[in-house]
Amino acid sequence: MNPFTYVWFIIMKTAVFFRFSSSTQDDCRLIQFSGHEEGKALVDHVIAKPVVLTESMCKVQCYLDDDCVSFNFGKSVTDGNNTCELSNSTDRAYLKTRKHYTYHETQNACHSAPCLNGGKCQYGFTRKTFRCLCGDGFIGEMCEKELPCGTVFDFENGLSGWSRTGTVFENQPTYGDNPTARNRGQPSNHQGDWWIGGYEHRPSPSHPAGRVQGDGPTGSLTSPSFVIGGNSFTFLIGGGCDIGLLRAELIVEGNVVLQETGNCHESMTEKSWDVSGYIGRQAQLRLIDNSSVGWGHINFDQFEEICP
Ligand SMILES: [Ca+2]
Ligand SMILES: [Ca+2]
Repeated sequence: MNPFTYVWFIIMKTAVFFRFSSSTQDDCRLIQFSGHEEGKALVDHVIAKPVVLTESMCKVQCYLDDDCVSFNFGKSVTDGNNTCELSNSTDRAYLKTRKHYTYHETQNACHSAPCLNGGKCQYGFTRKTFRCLCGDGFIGEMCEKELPCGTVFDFENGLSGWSRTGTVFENQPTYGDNPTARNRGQPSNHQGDWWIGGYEHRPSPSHPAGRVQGDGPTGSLTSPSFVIGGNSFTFLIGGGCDIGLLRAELIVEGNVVLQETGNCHESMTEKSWDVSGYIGRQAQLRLIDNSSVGWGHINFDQFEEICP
């Protein structure tokens, strides 16, 4: 690091400190300006025109805008209002002659377009001097990996790969609209033939319709692990409404990050979870029944990932 770069780094780190209340290593930006040209300006890539007094302040503004890789500074010859134009390109095909302007460019590592699959490149971040902000459906340092998407738990093929605790889910999934079969007046609203009905006891079509196990049994049911690739999940949920005891949970890398309960009605309704903050992370779905009193059961079906 040459002395000029070092001083610039210290100044800019101070500026960044005031902008972010907290920062990770990836938030730190270190950029190097490689030179300037008098009488020139880069056109058609201006992303901001902050009001500044001096050329140095324009440079600071470029540092603080994560997409800025060059800037034009125009010195006023009349009213003293100088012009600062931040640009997101260093493509010299767009460099034009312009009187009273100076063009400054960085050693823009994004110039070679290193980010794949439509990922957005930002110069000055990470040890490799750029970072990639991946578009929907992609992940990885260079956005090189396509995310799996399309997780569906519909219970139409049993519970292979799921784990249970307690006894409440031992006889699941439930076949058909068992609440209607016992004249409950609240149809299950399940999809397909099978669903999770914590009050029900109809584990096969050959079992008599309408039988129940009641609210007494408790336990949990945890799905196989999956990678989140979409922005949201939709699902059907019903049964009890005490979220402290009865709920569906989304677990991301061991931590419960989202939860939802029923509506104290047997008929399931559709709910959704925004998981855009967890894309690329390992997750599991877990159903919890820790209640043995009235409405002490959970109904669930059709957990479905919405893909880009
Ligand atoms: Ca189903
Ligand atoms: Ca129960």
